[in-house]
Amino acid sequence: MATDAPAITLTIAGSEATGGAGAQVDLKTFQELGTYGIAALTCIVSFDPKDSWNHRFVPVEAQVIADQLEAIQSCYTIDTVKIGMLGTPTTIDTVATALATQDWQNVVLDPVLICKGQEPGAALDTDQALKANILPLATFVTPNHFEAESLSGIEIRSVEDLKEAARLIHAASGAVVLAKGGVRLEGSDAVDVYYDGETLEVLSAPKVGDVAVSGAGCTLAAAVAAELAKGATPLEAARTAKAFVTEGIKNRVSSNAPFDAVWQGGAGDLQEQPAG
Ligand code: PXL
Repeated sequence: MATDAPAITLTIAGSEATGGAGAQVDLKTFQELGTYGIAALTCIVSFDPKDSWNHRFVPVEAQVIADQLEAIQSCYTIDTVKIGMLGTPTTIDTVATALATQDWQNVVLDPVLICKGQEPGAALDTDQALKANILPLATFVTPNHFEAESLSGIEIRSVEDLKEAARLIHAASGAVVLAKGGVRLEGSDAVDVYYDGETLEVLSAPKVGDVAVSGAGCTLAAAVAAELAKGATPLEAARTAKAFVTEGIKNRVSSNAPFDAVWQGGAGDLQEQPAG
């Protein structure tokens, strides 16, 4: 029997071969939250176990990225996109051009700024291109501690600093901001700050260990995108995403690499989240 058509969610992101970050995480999160997931790959990241698990990074050719997006945008009417790792200025141009061919309801940007294994010079160009060409298109942005410092230009040592960074990033971009302190700020809670220009809310959950797991940021942004696609308000989407990623971290999967991976399948039914 046909069920109601699911909301459609697209991720434009890199592949991280072990399944702990990037497009693989986005698709698992979309599926788990009941949306139809689609991915356009921008790059392939393969950790190198012979070299301290550093990243080997290969960009997908610009034309191949354009082809994927042409196929996807022709096949489905999509109003929600999540943008993850883009990797090079050329990729950023290609993605910005494809995004400009239509209107979007929700553009959720996880502003992945640096990837180990990239030339620092190239990373700087990429950061600038992301700020110039993609950030202005974002309706919702989810910077981590490092990215929030880079986008706001301030040093973040406390929750008050994180709030100020969220205000500055909102002022510069117009986007709803969910700035992630995660395990980087002192204290027993993993604290994130939501700011949409009116409402400022601190979302916190007890830290689970003090080592960051791989894929938490990707999971959070993908969950925000899924919830927005289903019609949640930005604040509801942020609360549900925080609860989803917290469950995923509690249910983390260990591996032979020196970091664990979030398990999106362990969240079960999320209850409506109380105001934080
Ligand atoms: O978590 C950031 C990230 C995003 N996308 C890809 C990655 C990583 C980190 O490893 O490899 C493809």
